[in-house]
Amino acid sequence: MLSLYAARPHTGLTARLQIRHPRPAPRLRLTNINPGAPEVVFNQTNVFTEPPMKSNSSTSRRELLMALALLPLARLAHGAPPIEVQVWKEPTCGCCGDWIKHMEANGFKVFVNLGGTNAARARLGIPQNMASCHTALVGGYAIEGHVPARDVKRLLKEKPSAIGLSAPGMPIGSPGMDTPAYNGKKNPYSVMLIAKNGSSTVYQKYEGNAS
Ligand SMILES: [Cu+2]
Repeated sequence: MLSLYAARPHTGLTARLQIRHPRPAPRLRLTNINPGAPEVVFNQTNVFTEPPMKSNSSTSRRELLMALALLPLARLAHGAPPIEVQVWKEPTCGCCGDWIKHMEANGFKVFVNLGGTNAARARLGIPQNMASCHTALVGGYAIEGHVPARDVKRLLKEKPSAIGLSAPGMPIGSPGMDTPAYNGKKNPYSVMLIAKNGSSTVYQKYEGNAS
């Protein structure tokens, strides 16, 4: 039998978890040793395997069970942190800012570096024919220009051996180039996957609606 003890510092509340192994299935038995405290918080620092100093019995069992039931939810709430993106843009670039808003709306955490865009582009290995208005770095990949967040997510999931993605030029209708000023106009464009040798292939095609 395995016994685990949990204590919440300064409240005097302790609890003992006993895991028994009868036949046929293991059972979990939860006992509150020390009643009276209003809440129980279990975490990695307050769960230990030695018995606490004192023990009496009963109550607060429901609170303990609730705390245990909520534990996975607490983990979820603190779950995967947002993916961080470094962006280099010139201070006057408005469409760059609109692309940043698009990335933030899709769950990325964006850090903006003003200026040094050309230097960052060269450093990250974006060929000149793939250049656009801003350059970004996410998960070790370079992202050049108005690449849709969904393609960045796919890239991070598939993890190809590559420099990164680019939407060369400034395609009208791409994220950040789709503000009301463009009246819903979309030009066709392709997101390109840039290989480590600098060559590029179509990663995702987008249809336009302009006649
Ligand atoms: Cu732009």
